[in-house]
Amino acid sequence: MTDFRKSVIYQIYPKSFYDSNGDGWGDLKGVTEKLDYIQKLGVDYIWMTPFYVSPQNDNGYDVEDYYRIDPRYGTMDDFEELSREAQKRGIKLMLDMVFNHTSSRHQWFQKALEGDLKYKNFYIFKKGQEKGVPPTNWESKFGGSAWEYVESFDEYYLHLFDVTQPDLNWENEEVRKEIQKIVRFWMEKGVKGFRFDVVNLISKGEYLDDHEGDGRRFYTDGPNIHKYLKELNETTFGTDAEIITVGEMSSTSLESCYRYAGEDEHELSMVFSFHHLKVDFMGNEKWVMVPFDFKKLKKILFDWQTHMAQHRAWNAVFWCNHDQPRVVSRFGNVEKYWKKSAKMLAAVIHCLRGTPYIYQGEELGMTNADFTDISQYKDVESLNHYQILQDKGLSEDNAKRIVQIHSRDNSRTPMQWNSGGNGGFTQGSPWIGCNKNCSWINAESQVEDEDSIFTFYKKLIELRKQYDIIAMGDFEPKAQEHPAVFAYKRYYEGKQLYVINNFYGNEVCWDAGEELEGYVCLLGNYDRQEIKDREVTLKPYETMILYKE
Ligand code: TEU
Repeated sequence: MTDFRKSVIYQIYPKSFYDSNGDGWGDLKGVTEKLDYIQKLGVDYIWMTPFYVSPQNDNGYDVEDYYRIDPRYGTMDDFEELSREAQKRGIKLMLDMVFNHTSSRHQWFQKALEGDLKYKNFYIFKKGQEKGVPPTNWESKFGGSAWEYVESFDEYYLHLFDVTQPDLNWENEEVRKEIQKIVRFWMEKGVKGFRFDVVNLISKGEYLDDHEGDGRRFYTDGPNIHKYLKELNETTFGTDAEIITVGEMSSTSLESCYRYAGEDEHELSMVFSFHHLKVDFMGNEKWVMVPFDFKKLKKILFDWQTHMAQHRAWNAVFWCNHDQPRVVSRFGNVEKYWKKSAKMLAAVIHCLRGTPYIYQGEELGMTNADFTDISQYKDVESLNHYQILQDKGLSEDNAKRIVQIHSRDNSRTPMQWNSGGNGGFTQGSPWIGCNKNCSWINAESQVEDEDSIFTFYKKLIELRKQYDIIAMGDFEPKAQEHPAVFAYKRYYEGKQLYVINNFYGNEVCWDAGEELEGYVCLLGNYDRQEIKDREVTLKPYETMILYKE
């Protein structure tokens, strides 16, 4: 059995990773070419975001054919080669399965639109409340109504995401059977991991107007969700103990996650939750400009750590993915403490109880996009909200500033391999602009440098392999009320790990309330061997991982 607790997973967004043929798009051969780099980092799995045939309205999360590879990414032979080459290096592949919705170009939806009742029942079509009024007032996650009118039926279909991403009807057993077939197809190709996209949204509850919100409470963690996950587990990946799974849980609750990722629940290995990444929102509203709330961040992470452990459930731990701004721009300090803050943030995540995920370029301290013009943005969500913000009365300039902070494109700019043109990502013209700071933030300059962010991540991964306490230890929050310190302890078989971090750019004093003598420093971002007192003065963005047998 694969022990996912001891594993580290590296996320690749193939479109922006490495372009092997000069067409401006990253591709599967590009990933194969860079496997040595990934192996050097020391990760166990690569999670690849979707590369199936897709019109790319949502960069592949709109799947037209789950069984075929989009020619822009390569061929099935390329995939098999990647799989073989990864295996040679001890790396397993995790694929992204998007089953809440398909693309509207999927043949199921096309047949549905032609009036084929079998396929119409694959999706969620409903009558409007009255002429011109959709079935409910639910909002799409990408802005606007979640319902689209189809004149020939005088009905609407549900799309929680883009209008080209109709939601599947999981109540229909035939849909579930088709989905099982797809998972088994990829299992037969030797895939050993699956990430299930927004999987806690698949079971819709009642179709009612939401007078308090955007509708999410009716379809999030819905009535049959556990039944569907258990069924999927039993009929597909649950038959292979080597396979690990992670569910992306949108706006979920702790209680639901105890079950999704509970040790004895037979649903999933672990979950992504996002509450800790909403601390720079206003409530649920992402498209605002507010500083991040450090105490809230700490409280959310601590709550999830303690409660998931109490219920023997497992977290995926992460700062970054292809939907999130870059963490060093978000919670660190690129201007003055780029390297220090990137390392500190890495240590905070990697020593928590959970399986860490690294998003391509995070290990180099890549920053948010440096786009100055709205035409540089490609993401459907960003472009929709740029318009919505202006419709609400914001000036073009303010709308743009908000997009610059929150856009998903912040993480989708090309991977910075070297300081050359387009950061060495492509010989051609990239599908999205490369950050100019590739001149000083790039892989080539970091891989062999002992003091680089890359090497720091590598050491964190090594520590997990060397010290079981990191994967297995109990968790205890520390410094809960401190305005700048993020600290916690781990315990395992009489050993202790103390992780102490300063989240800000000024020195801070902290009284640990217990002796810190006797610990050795396993890793840090300043030169510090040991601590003599119970009181410690932390340098700007300092991190230290202390250990005592
Ligand atoms: O993301 C789900 C999701 O909830 C986010 O896209 C979220 O809506 C956004 O960040 C809110 O601001 C998954 C994928 O990761 C994402 O790339 C897809 O666009 C989405 O599902 C639809 O498949």
